[in-house]
Amino acid sequence: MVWKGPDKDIDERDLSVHERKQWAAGVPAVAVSMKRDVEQMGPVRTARTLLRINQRDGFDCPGCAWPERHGGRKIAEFCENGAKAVAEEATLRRVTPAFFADHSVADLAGKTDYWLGQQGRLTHPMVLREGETHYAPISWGEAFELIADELRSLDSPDEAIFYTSGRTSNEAAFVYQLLVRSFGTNNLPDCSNMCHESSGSALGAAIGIGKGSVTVEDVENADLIIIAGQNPGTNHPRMLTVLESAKRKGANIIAVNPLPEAGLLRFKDPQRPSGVIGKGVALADQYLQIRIGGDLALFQGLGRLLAEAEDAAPGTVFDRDFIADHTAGFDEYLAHLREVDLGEVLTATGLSEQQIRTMAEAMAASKRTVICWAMGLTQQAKAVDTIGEAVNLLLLRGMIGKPGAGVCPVRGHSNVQGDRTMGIWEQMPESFLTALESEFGIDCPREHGHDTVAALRAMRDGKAKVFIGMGGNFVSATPDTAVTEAGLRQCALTVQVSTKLNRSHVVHGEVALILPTLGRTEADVQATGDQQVSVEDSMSMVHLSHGRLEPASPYLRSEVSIVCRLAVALLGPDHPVPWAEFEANYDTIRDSIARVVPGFDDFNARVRLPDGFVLPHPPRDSREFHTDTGKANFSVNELSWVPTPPGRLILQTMRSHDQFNTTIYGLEDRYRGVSGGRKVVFVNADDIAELGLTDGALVDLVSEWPVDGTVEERRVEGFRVVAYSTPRGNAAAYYPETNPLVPLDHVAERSNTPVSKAIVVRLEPVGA
Ligand SMILES: Nc1nc2c(c(=O)[nH]1)N[C@H]1C(S)=C(S)[C@@H](COP(=O)(O)OP(=O)(O)OC[C@H]3O[C@@H](n4cnc5c(=O)[nH]c(N)nc54)[C@H](O)[C@@H]3O)O[C@H]1N2
Ligand SMILES: Nc1nc2c(c(=O)[nH]1)N[C@H]1C(S)=C(S)[C@@H](COP(=O)(O)OP(=O)(O)OC[C@H]3O[C@@H](n4cnc5c(=O)[nH]c(N)nc54)[C@H](O)[C@@H]3O)O[C@H]1N2
Ligand SMILES: [Mo]
Repeated sequence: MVWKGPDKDIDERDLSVHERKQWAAGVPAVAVSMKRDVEQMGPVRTARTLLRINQRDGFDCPGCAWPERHGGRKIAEFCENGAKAVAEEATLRRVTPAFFADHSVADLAGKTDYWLGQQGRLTHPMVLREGETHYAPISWGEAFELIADELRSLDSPDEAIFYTSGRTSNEAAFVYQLLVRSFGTNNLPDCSNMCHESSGSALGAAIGIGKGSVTVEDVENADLIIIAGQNPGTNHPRMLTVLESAKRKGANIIAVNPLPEAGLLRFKDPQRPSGVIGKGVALADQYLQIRIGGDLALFQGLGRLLAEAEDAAPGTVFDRDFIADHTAGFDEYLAHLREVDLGEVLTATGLSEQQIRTMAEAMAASKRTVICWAMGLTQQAKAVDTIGEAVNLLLLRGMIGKPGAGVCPVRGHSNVQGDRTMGIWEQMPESFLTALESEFGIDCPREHGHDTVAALRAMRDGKAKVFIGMGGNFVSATPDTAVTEAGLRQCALTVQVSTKLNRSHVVHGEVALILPTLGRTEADVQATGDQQVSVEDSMSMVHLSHGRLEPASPYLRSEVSIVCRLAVALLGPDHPVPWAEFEANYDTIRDSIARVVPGFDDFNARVRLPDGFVLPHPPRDSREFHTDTGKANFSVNELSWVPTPPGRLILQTMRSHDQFNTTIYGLEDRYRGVSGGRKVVFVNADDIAELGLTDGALVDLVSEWPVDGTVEERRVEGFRVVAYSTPRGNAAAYYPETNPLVPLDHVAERSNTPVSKAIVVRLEPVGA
């Protein structure tokens, strides 16, 4: 299957490749962020807006989920990429009804997400009626009636899909899932299914809660920080400040990554004079250039070496008291470690024995270890096993539930963790559903709903007919783009609640709606006055976010308002949930949340404390583990890895420095030295030679996926080969251009997360 994506508005002939950078942040970062902001917002708005990011009385950065510092916040508590996220949202550019009159949907479908996003903020609710070529304005009331009619006409509520992206506030997420469950389905897929679902699955089984166990202070006070499968210099730049501070206190940092990401190597803090001019701080003490998918083997190899060190000096490496008091499954795990073949670990990881031994020694010597990870671990077939193995290593050494130690899955979207806490999950536990029922006097369905991959299958098979997206860009973010697009086109109705135009508006069902909504930066005024919303960061801190900018258009509604009005249209005025009251005053939503969601007691008062409050986390707070055994569980996993078939490469799909997921800010992947285009594939120089290619050659990427004895092929065309430092047999390219290559059925075991980081591909020279 050849994927003919829209790419004509980016002239890839302008692409140029420079030497990659050895350090991150510093002056160019500040300069770049200011330039983008001034382009989009003008100088005055730029100054006013940037100073409110992540401040106590300001708004939560709509970028990543890395926490703010408590107490010692800086005047500018944001990073280059946060400033770009704000520029995208607070831009002065507008997409008005006149724009839609000028551009047919067919015309817009030929544009990239980059071009679509650059057009500016959506200003009016718009409808694309059956058979029409252009979106036309519609009133909010008519839009809600149209959706309600379509939903009511379904044979079953399970024929509707209600997607959420992770920017949605706690309050909006809570009322949204309440609407969906009141309607009668648990079909609540979210971006987390493609993101940290594997972390949730692994941590839930191992420690009884799917969230990270550390605070910013813990990371700062750790003496060993392992960063595996994460590129913080680009995706969580504020984390670098914390790493730098840990480093200054003497921490040892080990980076495990197939790519030598600049942010892992050396950091110059743009907010510190010495950072602007000096050489910066070297971050990673050890950099392990691991083969893609080799982490499971690495962690098992480390376990084996730790066991050997414990044998050599009993009682010095393992935390025997912790293991005895707080864990289950140790004996089986230890027995398995003894079987681990170090030779196989070396093949799987591509590392040297010395590298692994040095890392094991660092772990054995550490008193406070934190392991951080992101998509490099979660988007793998064996992701859940791999994260289980990372936890095993911490449990061996009692590195959980004590200061300076623990698990740190670094979340993506700014409120993705909060959305889950609020019930955005297709399989919320019984306790949550019962609490909802008793709070509101409604009946919740019990059957689990569709996650993202299941939702795609249901659409493909004609079993889902209405798609509603609360934010996000479902078409471009999901795997197997051709299947996704066909599925959406089969729907009777697709609805997108959005701030900006994206591909999910132009690949649509028979009827389509665009519902424009307020962003984080904007004032949200309802019947009882100015409203604030709350978010939960990657470390379980809940705090307020207060937008103040004049909304992009007077016709925008908040996400809360959209959900509440749709609920009244769908469920009628006599429904037991007080939708109108919720819309008028978000405090009333928080009062209900306080009664339904554990840890939110006295929500309205505590969220107004200067830094908000932290949610309970039993392993972190008291070394309690609410698992099936009542203890932290060691897991035993088969040693497995990702070999490269002959003549093929294993491709990971990742973010450039100039995008937020499917929102493309620009064409500068500055640290990796690529500018002016995005269709590149990074390949080891020796592989380029062995495959008979040349640096700079133009190739098609063809993925290969075995099905019933044959091989399914998916193709994207015209990528430039870039010689780059990556292990032999591995390659890298940007998401979302490469999503058409990810087979829908290639998912992680147990978490069902698309395997976006290990796709078997071959490179075919263009015109060959
Ligand atoms: N500016 C900006 N910030 C963002 C985002 C953004 O797009 N732009 N996205 C947000 C979201 S939703 C998320 S989830 C996070 C994503 O944050 P990251 O997970 O850092 O994002 P990716 O670009 O997917 O990078 C994955 C990293 O894992 C490495 N990797 C790939 N395969 C393997 C492997 O097998 N083993 C190991 N050890 N490493 C591997 C890659 O080389 C890369 O460095 O960032 C969030 N923050
Ligand atoms: N191949 C591959 N695929 C991947 C990944 C990968 O690494 N590789 N990463 C996966 C990951 S980690 C994630 S999280 C998903 C991301 O999937 P999504 O969250 O679905 O995608 P985004 O690109 O973040 O969504 C951007 C859109 O959100 C809308 N938006 C922005 N702010 C707001 C807001 O405040 N409210 C509302 N209602 N809308 C808003 C805008 O219209 C914008 O166009 O993609 C996944 N897909
Ligand atoms: Mo994510």
